[in-house]
Amino acid sequence: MPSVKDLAEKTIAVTGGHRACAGCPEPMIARWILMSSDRPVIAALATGCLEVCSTIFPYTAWNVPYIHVAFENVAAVASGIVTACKALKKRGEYDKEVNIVAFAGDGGTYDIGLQALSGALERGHRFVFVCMDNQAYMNTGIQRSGATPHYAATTTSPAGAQAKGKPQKRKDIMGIVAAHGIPYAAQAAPSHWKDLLTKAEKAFKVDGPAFLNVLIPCNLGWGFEPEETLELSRLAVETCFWPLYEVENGKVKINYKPRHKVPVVEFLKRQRRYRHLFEGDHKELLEEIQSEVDQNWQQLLSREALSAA
Ligand SMILES: Cc1ncc(C[n+]2csc(CCOP(=O)(O)OP(=O)(O)O)c2C)c(N)n1
Repeated sequence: MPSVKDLAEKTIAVTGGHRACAGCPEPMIARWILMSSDRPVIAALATGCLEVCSTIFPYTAWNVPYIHVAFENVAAVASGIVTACKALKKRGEYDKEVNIVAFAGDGGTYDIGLQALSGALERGHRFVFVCMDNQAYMNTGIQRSGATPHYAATTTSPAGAQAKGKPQKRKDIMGIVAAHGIPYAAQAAPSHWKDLLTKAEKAFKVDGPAFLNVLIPCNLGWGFEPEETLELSRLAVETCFWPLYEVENGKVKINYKPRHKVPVVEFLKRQRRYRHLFEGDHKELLEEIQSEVDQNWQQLLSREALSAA
């Protein structure tokens, strides 16, 4: 990880004065990630919260070359930038070494942007894709996405007499991405900022595509107070709801193992999106979520053991 002193001397790539919700960690995370680059950066953003709050015409919070593209194609655009830089270099019209980074929400990654992402990963372009995973389509009003977890309530997977929030489980995007055989994929969270910076630094260094899936506790969509963001992030990690791990050239490494795994209910009960599970007797649903978390954690431990063998 770069030293804090070195980081403090870097250009602030995403400035203050944006219009992110109070307590939203997205601008801070974008800033940290861009600070971790050893080269100048060109950023591409899919439509999503980060873009909506930081680029309200005629203003911008971005201090680096920046392009806003459609919801579904940020990875295609990022790979186009990579290729354009190469072509210009070949013609002798450009001589800079730059890093290209794409940012998208989970809707723009797990769902509508997945085809563009898969294509760019398979073609092997050297770029970093960052998923700001707030677990729903937030800027358009908290609709469910492929990243929304089991039994979480959203406006399109509500909780009521007929349903108990989202009936499906979350997609394993890390598994999908890693299956492309890319050099680096990692999962991170804002509460563990050193881990996040180390991962961003690694991602910028690899010779090929890299993917970072960053948890974004969203006070509006999840239902908690703005000042609780980092606490919710920490609970997500301590319960193993959001394991911090990386897949480097196919090898799995867990970067943080809680000494005492906190029961997932401690994370769930702090959020309005799970409120229905605590009204009436839904012990079996809470147990189901706990067993899903346990199973995922066990699988991750086994994959790590296999990688070390
Ligand atoms: C093809 C297309 N469909 C729908 C939209 C409307 N739209 C813009 S952003 C968005 C949701 C984005 O969700 P996500 O990617 O999770 O990002 P977040 O807002 O949570 O940051 C939607 C539905 C659009 N811009 N383009």
